[in-house]
Amino acid sequence: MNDSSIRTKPGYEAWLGSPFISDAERLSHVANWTKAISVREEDECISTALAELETALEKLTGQRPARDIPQDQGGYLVIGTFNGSPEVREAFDEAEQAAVSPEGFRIRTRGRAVVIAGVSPKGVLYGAFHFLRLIRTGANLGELDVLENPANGLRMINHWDNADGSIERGYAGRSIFYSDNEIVEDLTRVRDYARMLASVGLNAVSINNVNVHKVETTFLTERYLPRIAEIADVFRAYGIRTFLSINFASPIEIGGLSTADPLDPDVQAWWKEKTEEIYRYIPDFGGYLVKADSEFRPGPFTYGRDHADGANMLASALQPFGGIVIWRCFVYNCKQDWRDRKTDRARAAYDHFTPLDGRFLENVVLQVKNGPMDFQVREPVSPLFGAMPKTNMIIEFQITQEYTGQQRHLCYLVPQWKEVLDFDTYAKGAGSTVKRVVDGSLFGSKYSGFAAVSNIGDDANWTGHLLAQANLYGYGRLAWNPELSAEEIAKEWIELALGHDERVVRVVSEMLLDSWSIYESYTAPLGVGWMVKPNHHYGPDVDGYEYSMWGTYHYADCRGIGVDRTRKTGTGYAGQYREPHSSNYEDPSTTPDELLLFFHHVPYTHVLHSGKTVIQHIYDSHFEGAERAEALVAKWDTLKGLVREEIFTQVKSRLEEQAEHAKEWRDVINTYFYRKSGIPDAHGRTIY
Ligand code: GCV
Repeated sequence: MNDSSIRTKPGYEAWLGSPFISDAERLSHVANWTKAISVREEDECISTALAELETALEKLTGQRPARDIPQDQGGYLVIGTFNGSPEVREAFDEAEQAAVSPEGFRIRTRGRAVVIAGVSPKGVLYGAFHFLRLIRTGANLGELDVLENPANGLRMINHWDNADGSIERGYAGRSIFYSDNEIVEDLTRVRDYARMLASVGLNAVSINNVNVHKVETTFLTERYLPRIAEIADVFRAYGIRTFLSINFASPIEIGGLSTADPLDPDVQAWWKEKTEEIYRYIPDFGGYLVKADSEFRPGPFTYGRDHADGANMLASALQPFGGIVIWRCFVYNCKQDWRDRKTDRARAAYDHFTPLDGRFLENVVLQVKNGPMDFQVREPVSPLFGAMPKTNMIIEFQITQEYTGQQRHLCYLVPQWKEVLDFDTYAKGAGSTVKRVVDGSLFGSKYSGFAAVSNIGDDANWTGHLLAQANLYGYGRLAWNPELSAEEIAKEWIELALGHDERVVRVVSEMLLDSWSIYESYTAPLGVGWMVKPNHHYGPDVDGYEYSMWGTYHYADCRGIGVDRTRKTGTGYAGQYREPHSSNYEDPSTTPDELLLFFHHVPYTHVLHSGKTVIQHIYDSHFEGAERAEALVAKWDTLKGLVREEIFTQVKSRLEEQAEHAKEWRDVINTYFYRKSGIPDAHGRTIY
């Protein structure tokens, strides 16, 4: 849906709506502080900042800010960079200016002016969005003094959109970029998306699926580059650099060569020329995102080369232009034999990549999924974090809810991401958290940051389930500042997207913050993962992947369940962690309950730290989980009349679907384990 009427649909403005301020006192406060905007610089991002402020303030106050400083005593805004604007510069002393990083900003009330200042125009743009957020969350504009610097350099969104308009693992409609193998004519929606991303501080986007098929391989040709350049223009105005996912076999598929061997001089020359051509179209092109030798994608292994050979070849082509290669570490044997108990998919990324530490050029960045398997509701943290001190590394999250309910179930993922980021790798002693690996501070990496798979499509509200917007919002806020709490982020999003009503804020916060635990409780138990229907991954199928080639097994039999990943008797995966994790995961008595079955094969009668047996835990959590899902509907019902009717109805129907589907999960899982184990539920509830 790309027609213009969509822009007025409920949820379209997401967290960027600017409703007229109805409280008279607040209205006069905001209007008095925003009578004019003074700008001295000519720059695209600063013009965007100005336009965003003008439009939003006009809607909020009914008065469009003037461009001349008011002669009366009214307040006004000054926006600009320290270097470009004397008015901005004089509001801060040298030390205060020096404390701002290249994309950070300061906002300060000084006399009648509120000064929004950055080192770069991008910083000014982020400052403008932050200022609007401050207005909408009730700040006193007469005493602002804010310093914000992003913790991470790269703050990226990955799209798995295909040229035909489909989205791999997309749950909110079709692509906003492509339709019928063309780039959409009207880029208004892309522009509105760019706003959303910039408003939460994101600065990079890859616009096509990492599984690069035939048509998308030709994105690197003049058939598509002019229009891709137009997309890049739209994102540039919002401070966002555009990247493309590429097919490693491009030299063969579109270059007419007989090989894609990264050490072949003709292949190297081809990529250099191709890259030069791309930069002629997109002067600030970000670089290439690469999925190679992974799930049937071509890569350097075909030629007996390794990932460093492949990545470095592309990096050399990008280096003269300041571009980077983002090389994904999601590499494993996807043609495994389920009978083979030695090969362990969880080990694969670490085994492939750690021997290459120190071999990558400085403009190569490895992109590592948060866990060793694949975005399950619960997995341990990938042991690759902290294991490659000489290599740039960013973390990959999945905002789209492939394994967490596909935006039909509510699952606010910020608490999960926080747990991962706070995990201590012990790479340089205690305090070597994942967030410090990926922000570059632990090892002094040149490039650092976050990437995540987007959850948007062309649905009117962007994310299908309206409450799933909180995940996109939260991802951006966390990429900017991983210290924000899941509670703070939830509250911000609710206030901005649904309003300030005290009950709305309280109830929706509770719903969001409980939702990950609820989803976990009625799906695969105790960290074992999967148990979903093959291919589309929605709904329960305990043995769906048990006899497949994908390396995703639970090994349940009549006695017990779980994967032995210990050093002593299992696959040895536990040994990929530093101490104390390695020893803790080695022993069931020191493994956290929620990860028990990821690391150990145990009898159903094994007693958890909680005091329950594994089998009773499975029954209890599934009965409770389904009840808790049902209770979400009742909670939401208490908000009738307090949120827009269309939003109320839409969310309610998703929650009802979730409640029904949670019962399906409950019954399938409980029945499966009752039949396997023969052990009845201690409370005699119905199991089929
Ligand atoms: C884009 C999982 C998903 C795939 C995805 C892959 C990846 O396996 O199911 O759809 O492919 O991860 O991250 O490359």
